[in-house]
Amino acid sequence: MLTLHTVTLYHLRMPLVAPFETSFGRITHRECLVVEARDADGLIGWGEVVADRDPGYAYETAGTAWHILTDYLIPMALARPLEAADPAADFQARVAKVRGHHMAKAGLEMALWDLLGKRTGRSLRDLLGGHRDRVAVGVSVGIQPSPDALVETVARYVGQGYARVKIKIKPGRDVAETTAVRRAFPTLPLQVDANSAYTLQTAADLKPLDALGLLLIEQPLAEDDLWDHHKLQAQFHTPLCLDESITSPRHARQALEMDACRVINIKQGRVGGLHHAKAIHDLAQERGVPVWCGGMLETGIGRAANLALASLPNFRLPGDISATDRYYARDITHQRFALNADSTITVPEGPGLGVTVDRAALAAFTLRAVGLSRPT
Ligand code: SMG
Ligand code: MG
Repeated sequence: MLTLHTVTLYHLRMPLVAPFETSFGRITHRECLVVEARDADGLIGWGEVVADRDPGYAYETAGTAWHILTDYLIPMALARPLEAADPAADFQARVAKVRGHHMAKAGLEMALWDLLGKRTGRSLRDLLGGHRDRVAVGVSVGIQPSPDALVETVARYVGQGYARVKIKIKPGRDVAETTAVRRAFPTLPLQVDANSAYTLQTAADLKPLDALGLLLIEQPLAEDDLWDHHKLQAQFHTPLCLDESITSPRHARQALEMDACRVINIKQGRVGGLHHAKAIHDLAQERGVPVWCGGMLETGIGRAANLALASLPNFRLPGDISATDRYYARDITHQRFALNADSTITVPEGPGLGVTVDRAALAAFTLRAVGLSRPT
């Protein structure tokens, strides 16, 4: 059995090297929660809750996750020992009666995976069944002041070695921007992400994108709108990719059955953890649909988890997993992830996530912390 002794939650606020702007807002700092799960033998597993300060990308925030974790999820995990062979599955069964709150669940589940790896001496990649040593990655570029500024920013990342670029779009900041990047980089693997900023009607303005040879158009419409994505996909040759809309294996199956998308972005946080992320990967693989690993500006903890996840075979497009220095001058792990010359990042090899936490950095970014212990 895996007996948890104490779970400590940290609420962090970390400065970004540059502001990041999407269709729903602009951030200069990233907030998240870090989960430290200590077992009865004193081993520690780390997890990251990817919810940000504001409910712009999703309804969850660092604040809602704090509430759900401290009042429900952590007490459920501490209440009795977890199944040692598959603590994530046991945890998911326990928390199934908590509706939603996937990012909160995923953060604690990640710490259980890390603990499992440390207890068994196996890497997360190995535990998940991944087979790659390095994974192909791309960079996600926020909305810039003008098309020229965007081309300049993209050029800088291409110069750093990123071989795939995603640009954020919103109504009025879409066709001119994407066309300018395509003209400057005629063969660059390029994709766009709208973060639900369009309706079926306003998305008609995106039609010129169909001639730009994009890899995909990500989440143009509302997150709860599979059917209109189906209608829009019928009007485009470019594959639509769903991000926000796919919150479970069931949504993934339904989206594929109704041709609401032809590619899926998998984020372990959005779908409730690595356990469900792998299920979506497997389902898409069976149907011959490619997936790729999304990003939530993770710290070294979540970045390590994303790399392990992206080492699974059906991750066939480059992930939004950039090098640490794309977001952070100082991170909370001792390990910093660097871009290899072939636009890949090496998957950590050590037990569990394969990273160690810099406690001084963790303390420097912590706004609040609380520890909950096993009932005696
Ligand atoms: O981790 O590089 C990253 C961020 C990638 O663009 C990214 N994520 O919708 O896919 C997405 C966004 C969500 C985060 S926006 C604050
Ligand atoms: Mg997205």
